[in-house]
Amino acid sequence: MALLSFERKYRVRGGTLIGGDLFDFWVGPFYVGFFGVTTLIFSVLGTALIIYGAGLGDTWNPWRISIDPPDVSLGLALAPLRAGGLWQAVTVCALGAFSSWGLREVEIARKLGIGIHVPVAFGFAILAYFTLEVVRPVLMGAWGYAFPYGIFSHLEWVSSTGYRYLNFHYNPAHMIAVSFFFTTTFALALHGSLILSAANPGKGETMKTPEHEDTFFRDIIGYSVGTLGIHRLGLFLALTAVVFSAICIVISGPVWSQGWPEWWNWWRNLPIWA
Ligand code: 07D
Ligand code: 07D
Ligand code: U10
Repeated sequence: MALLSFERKYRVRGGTLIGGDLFDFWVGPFYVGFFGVTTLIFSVLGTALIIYGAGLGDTWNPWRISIDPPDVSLGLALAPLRAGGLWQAVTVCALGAFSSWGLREVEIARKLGIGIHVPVAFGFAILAYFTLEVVRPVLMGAWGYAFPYGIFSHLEWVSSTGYRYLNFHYNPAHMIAVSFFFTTTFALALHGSLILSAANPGKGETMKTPEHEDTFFRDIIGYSVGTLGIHRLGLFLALTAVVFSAICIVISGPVWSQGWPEWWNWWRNLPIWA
């Protein structure tokens, strides 16, 4: 079915989680819904607060603008607007916007009668953000441990947090996360190239079938994960990368406060070496 006539057919009422028919309509290509309205409110407000914060700061250089969390000495208290309160308000807006976006995805999936895999996957990204900005700072007792909102300043945070533990590469969960990220790009490169090789033949040649794709991998490595399986694997690899990222940062401080290289002393201390 042509895309435009398909859209007409599926653009019917229902499937909303909240608000009934109230916001159940489209504006141009966009589905609105209750959560489209809340997304818009949170993101417009959050962006306005960042622009206001930039006005309070000393630069309009987009790379250097930074909305910083409160000082560590303020603990988990509500901070004055100019001393981290702005960062707290932006964080509330960000969490509101990200979860609204996810719930809007759920409503669209329900309308289409498809699974909610996309919003579940996005939920893992939100989980990583929530871990960085809320879970870890709360466990460590101060908002000051969260990352600031700025292009360069958030890189400074990653670097200084990394060096705070001497060599972050020795964090075992970071190793697993990095390996899963590498595997995800490897899998996507294999999948993208395999599909193009079979489904996008040269002029005058015929398109090949999934059997050709299966056979390529059976010939080269003796096993094919299958046409549905590769998508399950891709989703698994990507989500696992994010889960181990969240783990690697939430254990840095709350669970292990020394340098990560020292963590490996358990290996040297094994009784078998004695
Ligand atoms: C391509 C989809 C489009 C999204 C884009 C990002 C904004 C920010 C806001 C001026 C893949 C839009 C950007 C809305 C503008 C202000 C205040 C997604 C695509 C194009 N980072 N990070 C970037 C965010 C963290 C790290 C770039 C966000 C953690 C490193 C961009 C978050 C850690 C590097 C950006 C976040 C970390 C970057 C490109 C939230 C660990 C880079 C992102 C909400 C995860 C790279 C100058 C991209 C860079 C980069 C955004 C969190 C590390 C500005 C929104 C704290 C090491 N990050 N980041 O393509 O060039 O993502 O930085 O958690 O090297 Mg970051
Ligand atoms: C948090 C993004 C969430 C995004 C959301 C959506 C918008 C809308 C709108 C475009 C998690 C936002 C949407 C704003 C935009 C429009 C219209 C994703 C998030 C909700 N590291 N490291 C990681 C590597 C080193 C350190 C993760 C590699 C050094 C610290 C990943 C290397 C030191 C932290 C990773 C390397 C160090 C990390 C990031 C190499 C520094 C973290 C991915 C090759 C000296 C962070 C949860 C991620 C983490 C993290 C990879 C090096 C420190 C595994 C490959 C040795 C402190 N590093 N790292 O988590 O785990 O994405 O965060 O050297 O905190 Mg590392
Ligand atoms: C995949 C795939 C596949 C495909 C695919 C894809 C994965 C099987 C079939 C998809 C992949 C691609 C297209 C490839 C490229 C994608 C990437 C590289 C990923 C990164 C993407 C981007 C960088 C693009 C980001 C763009 C975004 C997020 C769009 C931005 C949108 C908006 C700003 C509008 C959002 C809409 C909302 C919030 C709701 C609707 C609202 C409106 C339209 C505005 C009007 C509002 C109202 C009427 C409501 C009233 C509002 C109120 C009351 C609030 C007002 C408040 C105030 C304070 C003013 O696997 O193969 O192929 O294609």
